Amino acid sequence: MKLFVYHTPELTPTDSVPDCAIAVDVLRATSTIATVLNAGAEAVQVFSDMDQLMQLSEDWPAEKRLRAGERGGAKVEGCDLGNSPLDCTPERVTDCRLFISTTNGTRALQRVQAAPSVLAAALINRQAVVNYLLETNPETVWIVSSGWEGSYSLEDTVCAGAIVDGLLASSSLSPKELAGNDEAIAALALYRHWQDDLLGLMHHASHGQRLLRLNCHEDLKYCAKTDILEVVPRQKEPGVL
Ligand code: 3SL
Repeated sequence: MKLFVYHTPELTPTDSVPDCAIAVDVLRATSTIATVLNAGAEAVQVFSDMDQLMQLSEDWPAEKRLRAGERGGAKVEGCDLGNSPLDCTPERVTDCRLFISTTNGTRALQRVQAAPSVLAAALINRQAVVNYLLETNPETVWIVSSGWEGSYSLEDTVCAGAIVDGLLASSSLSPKELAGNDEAIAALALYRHWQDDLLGLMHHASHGQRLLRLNCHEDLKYCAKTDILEVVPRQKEPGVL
């Protein structure tokens, strides 16, 4: 297995696809996607365009449909939900399809949707994703961080590093054998530095600070937890996990 980390969807190569692509948006899209599927949602359908989401979700039975929209951290008017994983309770989401559009996370998923295997990872389901990779053993893996509007994000990189660390812990691979690029080694170092204070790292992160200004402290606390969910969100058809 060779694992490559890309800091933003824009930095991801466009001339090839890996065997397995993993989109990461710890704050908060992939944390929300893992949570909603774990809570019993039928599927999650991702959109980069809000108008398209509204239009296509019209064809779905209203009682089985939840629309989630986030821009700049805030809920989009007319949606049932914003992008808080804490709103995704079983009472609310069981058997529903979540139609979701967020600023960066859904773009990262769409960027890699041509790969034969596409996963969504966050800190909360990190070990489940590691186990899945060890079971399926893809030759090439890309971890694509969502970043923020084309810029690097600390929390996505630390999650990429946590996945690298988990793979190293459960295999005989060395960092040099596993890492496909320098970003993978840097992500590992970042995770190893912060692994005992991931919430502290979120407080340093610019998007963490943005969410704190929006009173989302509980979201940060939840998204900073590791390995609390067994779910591995997997793409079933383009844009649907
Ligand atoms: O950028 C995104 O995709 C979102 O996850 C951002 S937020 O955490 O909902 O503000």
